[in-house]
Amino acid sequence: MEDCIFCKIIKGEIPSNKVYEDEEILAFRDINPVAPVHILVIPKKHLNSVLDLNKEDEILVGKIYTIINKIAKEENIDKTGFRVVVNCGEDGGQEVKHLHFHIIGGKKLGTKICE
Ligand code: DGP
Repeated sequence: MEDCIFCKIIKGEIPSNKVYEDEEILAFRDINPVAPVHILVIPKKHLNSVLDLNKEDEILVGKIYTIINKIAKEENIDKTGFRVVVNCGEDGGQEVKHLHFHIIGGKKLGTKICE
């Protein structure tokens, strides 16, 4: 999608600190980390949010979680724990309208999941 920041990152038009890439999925460090480890995992196919997912995307979403598992181990947060966050829409605080999964860890996170 032309005006999408994450599509520009996928195309290499905007630089990013990549941690994983294959033909369908990209993972890179968040520009504004909220914890020592803050990585975004995105499908290369443009989907605005969780609400754009269809039956055909079930394998893709499963693959994203397998990659989250791999990255958590590589980043050494598998034993200490971490959070996977997917914001959706206005009330969910979604700023970038390209489906993304935040991996947040490397410190003890608050127990509240919303404020
Ligand atoms: P969300 O609020 O869930 O839409 O989170 C969007 C995240 O994307 C936010 O934590 C900051 C990050 N972000 C926005 N623009 C860029 C960028 O150009 N590069 C990188 N690496 N991260 C970005």
